[in-house]
Amino acid sequence: MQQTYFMIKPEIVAAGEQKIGAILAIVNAAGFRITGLNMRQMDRALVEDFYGEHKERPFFGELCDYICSGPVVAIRMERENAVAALRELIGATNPEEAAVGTIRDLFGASLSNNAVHASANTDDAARELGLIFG
Ligand code: FUP
Repeated sequence: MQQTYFMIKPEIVAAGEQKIGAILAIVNAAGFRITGLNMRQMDRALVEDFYGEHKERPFFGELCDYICSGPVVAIRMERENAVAALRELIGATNPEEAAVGTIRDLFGASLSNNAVHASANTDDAARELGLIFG
């Protein structure tokens, strides 16, 4: 069974349990099993490491500020083909380009505030799960 890392970002957590519950219901209906979950305030050093591939990009500072702006919900999940299946379920990075009915289409506000994160590939999943769940 493949594992992936899923994260509900601060603007959704700040909006309250209803949105968190709705997003968890979507992933549950898609056959994912949650094997780890916690709500946490990420510290800046961890976020900079987590998004390290983007550190030369112009949006890196704002991205890290945003992820540190409040608690996230960090989730380890498993399913057959979990990484690709979750990327399909969340939709494109920019909510305006996300397929109708995807999580970013339903809950994302903008490119920078796009509701959720999901590991992009199996190497990233292993790295991100190691960083967040140890
Ligand atoms: P994704 O894998 O879909 O989360 O997208 P990326 O790894 O390319 O980007 C990581 C995060 O950086 C996105 F979720 C949103 C943010 N971002 C911006 O704020 N501006 C950009 O131009 C690109 C990404």
